[in-house]
Amino acid sequence: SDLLTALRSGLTENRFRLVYQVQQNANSLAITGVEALLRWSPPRPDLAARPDQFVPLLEQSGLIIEVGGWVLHEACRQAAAWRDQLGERISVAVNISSVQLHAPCFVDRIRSALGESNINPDLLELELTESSLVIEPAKAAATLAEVKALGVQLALDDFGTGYSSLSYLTRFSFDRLKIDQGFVRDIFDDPKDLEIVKAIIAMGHALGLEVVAEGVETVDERDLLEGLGCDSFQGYLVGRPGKPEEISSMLGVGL
Ligand code: G
Ligand code: G
Ligand code: MN
Ligand code: NA
Repeated sequence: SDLLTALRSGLTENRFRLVYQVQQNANSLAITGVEALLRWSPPRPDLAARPDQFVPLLEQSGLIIEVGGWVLHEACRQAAAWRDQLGERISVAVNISSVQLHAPCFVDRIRSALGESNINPDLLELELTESSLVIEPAKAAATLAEVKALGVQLALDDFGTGYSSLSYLTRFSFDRLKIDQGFVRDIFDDPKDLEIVKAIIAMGHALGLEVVAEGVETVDERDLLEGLGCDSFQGYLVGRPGKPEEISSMLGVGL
């Protein structure tokens, strides 16, 4: 497709950038981390695309390995910039596709992103989805154990939508669970979704994991989730994805 052709030259033409969405700690209300989200500046208006549209193309073509490597480097570089301004307060989470996870160079890419930025590895968090773990679970577990040994944090993204089973939580050494925004959206309207959220929190805590609620848009949702024991929140209520400068000013670092 035309879009894929354009994406192919995206890295050399500097067309990718990252925006960041903040995460708020439920107890302190402090911003303790951000999630990096990929964006694309098209060469022509008809090639505009959201990540939901272009990430699958990057995955199918294998381009995600290079672009995802760039994302890791850029996210670590930004984490180092915030560390220099604020101290080690803000971790940066990066979404990892299964194609990337299973690429032979994956662990080296992480090592080099950490080395180049010289950040404490625990400022980097990788977000994996269950669907990327079920393809080759033994291999995924071995790779993630290697990554974990570097000191990087691991989060299970979109939890509840995939192949959720307790074995996934114990087999991999995750630090956090991110409750899919679909459950949060209907938490007041669908009693079943409320029960699912309660079960996820209980299960996560029983396994020693931090639980993050995604897609929190209203104060009522945040209050309910806080009462249920969620450890942190992400969503439009706390902040929409923003440019690094916008996040810096939210964090109180002047421009
Ligand atoms: O940002 P929203 O920003 O529209 O993201 C849409 C989807 O794209 C989400 O499922 C998100 O996980 C995915 N996504 C966003 N950025 C990245 C990225 O850097 N790498 C991968 N693999 N997926 C991403
Ligand atoms: O799959 P993943 O969780 O990585 O994707 C995050 C996606 O969720 C991004 O597209 C991001 O823009 C979107 N998002 C973040 N917060 C909210 C929210 O409060 N409401 C909605 N509707 N989407 C959100
Ligand atoms: Mn995510
Ligand atoms: Na998610």
